[in-house]
Amino acid sequence: MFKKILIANRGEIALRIQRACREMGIKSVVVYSEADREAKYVKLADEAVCIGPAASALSYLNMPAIISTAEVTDAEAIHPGYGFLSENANFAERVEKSGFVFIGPTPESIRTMGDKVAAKQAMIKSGVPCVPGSEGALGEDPKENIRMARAIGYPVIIKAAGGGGGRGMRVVHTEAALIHAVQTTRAEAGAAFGNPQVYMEKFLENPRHVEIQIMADTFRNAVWLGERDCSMQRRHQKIIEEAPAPGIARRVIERIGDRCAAACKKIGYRGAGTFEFLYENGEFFFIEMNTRVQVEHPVTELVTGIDIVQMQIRVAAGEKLPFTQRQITMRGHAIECRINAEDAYKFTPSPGRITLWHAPGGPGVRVDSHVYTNYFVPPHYDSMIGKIICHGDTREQALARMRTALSETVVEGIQTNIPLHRELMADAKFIEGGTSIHYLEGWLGQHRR
Ligand code: MV4
Repeated sequence: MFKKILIANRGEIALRIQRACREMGIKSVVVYSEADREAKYVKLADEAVCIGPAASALSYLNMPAIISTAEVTDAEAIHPGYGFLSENANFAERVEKSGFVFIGPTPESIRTMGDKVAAKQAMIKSGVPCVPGSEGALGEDPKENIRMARAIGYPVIIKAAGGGGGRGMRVVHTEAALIHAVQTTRAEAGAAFGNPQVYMEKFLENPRHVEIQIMADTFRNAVWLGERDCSMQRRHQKIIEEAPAPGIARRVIERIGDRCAAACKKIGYRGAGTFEFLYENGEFFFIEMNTRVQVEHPVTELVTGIDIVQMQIRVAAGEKLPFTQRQITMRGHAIECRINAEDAYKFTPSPGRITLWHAPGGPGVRVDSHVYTNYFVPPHYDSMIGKIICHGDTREQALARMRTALSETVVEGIQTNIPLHRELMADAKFIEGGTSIHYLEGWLGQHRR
């Protein structure tokens, strides 16, 4: 096992990784920007190194600064967390070329999954069901593209191969709009991602977003750890996630999960990963794969009892997965609410000093957060300041615990989205379960403040 790991991230996930290291008897080094100097996980770290100013480009995205810090501190491996450099194949490559272990998949896997056309082709080959659409990137011939869209049936969606997470896509409802849409998406993709390739899919009008967590070792063992329903989102920012996905037959999920694990074995995937699907009318359609640990990993940890971050470290160190698929069992239900420093209904960021932080507790309540009373939320980064995750034997119990947890939580000095979470936990449609990716934006339109 590693003796020392460098944590190339900030905020709650830096603390989460630090905790995993402590539990495993591994020393950790955190790198931090000038804006994060006062963060408690920085003070509590075995070692902490300031790598630059507040701007991410000069600190958390600064590859030479991070790698040279690993060198001077004698770290053996680098955990990238989520966001920042976590899905940057060039970074993973530079980390390995410098003689460190990248805690994540191979640069090649990251590169393949970062190219959404290549990712889809890999999944089709591996037997994972995808959204019907073009086989690979679109060609230049407008006639051919028109013919394809007709065959798929309108509406279609044009997506950039270099996009993902909601960037670089355009819905097309009529043939009259197709050619222009392909041209514009191509031009934007070339400028934004340095890759003008685009592809076409049937546009699913009212799907849910359901994803499968997988974990693989370097011996071609791979398991899936259940699913998460992440449909409650606004502008591609998830705010509530839960496991299992309400109202989906187990045998349907099991078939998909087994396909995902099989695909991992086939492509030689290692580490944690997430297969994102759209779920509509009882069917799953693969859209993208994420090659990192995700914000919402705790809901999976609570229903499976598996520590995903520890497992990432173990497989990166060359250990075998300590369980087979049959040994993985799911217990109860878990729900996560992301707590953001923002106006609850206008969504404008609300950085500043937290004058009072009182976290909830009690049975089945987990809080992943790096903040505390007197912490200053810097304005330079993502607005998420923590997550409340509740577990129960049933969805009803998990929900009841979340309502209690949210009622106990006190945050003063800045605005948060807790009032929104309190309302959603009492919303009849959410309580019923199974709302689509468009539900929250519709709800916000009706509950305008
Ligand atoms: C789609 C889709 C409908 N049909 N693809 C948005 C983010 C990116 N991961 C893929 N996205 C979508 N792809 C087809 N063929 C609708 C979305 C989408 C979405 C997906 C997941 C979660 C939230 C979303 C919000 C708007 C659109």
